[in-house]
Amino acid sequence: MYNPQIETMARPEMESLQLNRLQTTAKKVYENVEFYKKKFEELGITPEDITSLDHIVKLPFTKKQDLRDNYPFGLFAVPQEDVVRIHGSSGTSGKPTVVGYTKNDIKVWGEVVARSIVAAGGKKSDIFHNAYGYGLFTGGIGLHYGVEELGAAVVPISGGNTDRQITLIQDFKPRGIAGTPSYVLNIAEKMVEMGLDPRETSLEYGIFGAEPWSEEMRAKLEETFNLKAVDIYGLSEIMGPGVSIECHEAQDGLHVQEDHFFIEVIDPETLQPVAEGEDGELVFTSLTKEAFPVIRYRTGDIASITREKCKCGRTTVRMSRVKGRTDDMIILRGVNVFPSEIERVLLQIEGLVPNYQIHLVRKGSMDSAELHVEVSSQLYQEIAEDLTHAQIQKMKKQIQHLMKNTCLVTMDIVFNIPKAIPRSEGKAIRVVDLRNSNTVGV
Ligand code: DLL
Repeated sequence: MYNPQIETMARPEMESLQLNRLQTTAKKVYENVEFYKKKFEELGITPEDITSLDHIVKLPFTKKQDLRDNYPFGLFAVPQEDVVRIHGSSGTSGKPTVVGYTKNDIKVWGEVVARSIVAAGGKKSDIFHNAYGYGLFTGGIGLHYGVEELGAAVVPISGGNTDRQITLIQDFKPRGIAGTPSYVLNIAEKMVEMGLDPRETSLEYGIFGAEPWSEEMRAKLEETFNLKAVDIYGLSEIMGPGVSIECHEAQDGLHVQEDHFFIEVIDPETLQPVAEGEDGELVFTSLTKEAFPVIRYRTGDIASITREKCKCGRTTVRMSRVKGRTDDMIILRGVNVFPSEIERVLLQIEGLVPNYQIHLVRKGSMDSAELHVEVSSQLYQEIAEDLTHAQIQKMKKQIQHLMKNTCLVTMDIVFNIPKAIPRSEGKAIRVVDLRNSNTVGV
């Protein structure tokens, strides 16, 4: 463990630390951020009303729209001269959401990522291949500072330029790798094309996140590279990567760095807390952030939490894998489905590569979905040489059937030739909404 004193702290002690920090944070935003002062006043509360951790429910929520409304620096709680770093989330539309850090925020971030790397099985003596994108996105630089804080050697390769990634993995012999699961799998695909065996690399552990992925994807990554794969979670609004991480010992839920981030799970409709173990929307409050403290940030991410003891010895609360974002959830004829659930099914089907896209299309007045899958080169050859049209239809029916049985949705299956679905260099795009376009059924 990187910080055993904190990571194995007794619950009462942790909760008292959290309360203390929550009170300080409430006071800080009330006094320094106009937006929160107004919100507190509207609710008729002051920071002094927070005398126990349960009182967090008295505080207002913060939403992504609040960041947009206060673009770019309106929610910062320190003078500009104290800000040493600015990041932003790419955002699919409009302006990015902007976040800031003081020197101390950067130090804390480095520490939580260092804890994360050790939880994943990393050591000070490691060489670490960092394939997260560097830039406004928090993935690259976030991991980078954590590796340095730990004292390991970071290779700041960033995302893309896959041939060069492969050369450096072979020459530098890193023990650890980080990147989005979809991109790191693309590296393996390229290696195989080059006649190299990804199982032969020096890699022993991988830190994957920034997008939803499934247990089946973990099995695929572990098998492909012969490494241990752990899930890392985070979001720029709260800090970046390192808000929580699985431990390599259990690989069973992500330990939240609770001394810095307070987690709640709410019902996104009623906004009331849900019971432990039940799925809901994750809500985070930063406990130590200086430049950009956030109160009850609604992440849109769906997961659950448990306070059961973990076999690694850490006492921190664990969150489940994130199933998906509320805004990525597809609703088809009244059935809700997350792309990661579809991924789970696809990974069980031989002859398909784990790269897919869901195209939402409009057929007449009905919304429907096409599941674009990609066949492996081997199956492609078979299709070209042996398989009859009837056999292909039968395969499509099988996929449709599996999908119906496990995800309860019916989708049209579209087979694509190898390489037809775009490869990601960062977060994969799984859902393409074509309902307002003329290019139905590309
Ligand atoms: O994705 C931070 C990050 C970088 C996390 C590298 C992990 C590794 P944003 O670009 O602000 O920050 O996007 C945050 O990505 O609200 C989730 O919807 C999703 N996300 C992040 N980690 C996971 C994960 C970074 N492990 C948004 N599983 C979050 C599922 C994830 N979704």
